[in-house]
Amino acid sequence: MTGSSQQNPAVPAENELTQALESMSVDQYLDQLHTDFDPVYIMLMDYQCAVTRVETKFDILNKQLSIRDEHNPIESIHSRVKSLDSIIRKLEKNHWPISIESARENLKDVAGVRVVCSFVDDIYEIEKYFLAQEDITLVNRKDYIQNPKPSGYRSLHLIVQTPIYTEHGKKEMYVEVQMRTIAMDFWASLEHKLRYKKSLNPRTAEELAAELKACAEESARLDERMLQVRKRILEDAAGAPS
Ligand code: 0O2
Repeated sequence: MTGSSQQNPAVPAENELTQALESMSVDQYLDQLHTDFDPVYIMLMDYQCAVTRVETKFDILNKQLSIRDEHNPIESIHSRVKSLDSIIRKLEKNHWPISIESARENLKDVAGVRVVCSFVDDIYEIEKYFLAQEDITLVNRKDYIQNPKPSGYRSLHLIVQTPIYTEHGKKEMYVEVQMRTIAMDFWASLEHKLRYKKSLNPRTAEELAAELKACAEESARLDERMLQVRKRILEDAAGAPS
């Protein structure tokens, strides 16, 4: 229970809230969600603060490195906080308790930041500077660039913890960071859309999965060629007479 809840008897305790979540639909619950004292509202705001904090870190790194290297290593930064609907569905899927404490403990991807870089090398360089920050703690790292998923999906995934400072004190928050190139992002976005076309017959679905994997391999080759082009430009510039 939060400090505010304790001071205000009209606000449900978190165990009451858990019961409320179990007894009404998410839509019904969201309709009621309009008070700053609401523990669900506080949880979602906490994740929003964590996302903003991490997003700002990448924004600052981008600015600093763009001055040093005369190019923006980051093309774009996107972020989202998982919807309450998705939070509950994921808790249910994993047979975890449906409660705020359970979501905070078990779900590490409620807050998500996606960083789209120009080149593969930029991803690892930005990762290095990001993880070197003292208020960022690495919890888990999955390198799907070195080891793509069977679908062909490539990205670098980091789960980190970072503190936020609220009126209720310091809270350590999990944030999932996905880092990828423009080519990886292009593939993942299209593949994500196509995956939800459920009306395919099994044979077509199998053929398209193979085709999408081939596209992923082609996009990996494109990333590598673009990297080589950049290396040649940098080498040429370094060797060019002033
Ligand atoms: P959304 O809407 O993007 O958040 P888990 O996250 O616990 O279910 P796991 O194995 O720990 O599973 O996570 P993983 O696979 O490291 O990362 C999951 C996220 O990576 C997904 O989030 C997608 O965003 C992305 N992802 C993983 N595999 C694929 C893939 O084959 N294609 C595409 N397009 N994206 C992928 P969510 O929760 O599925 O969705």
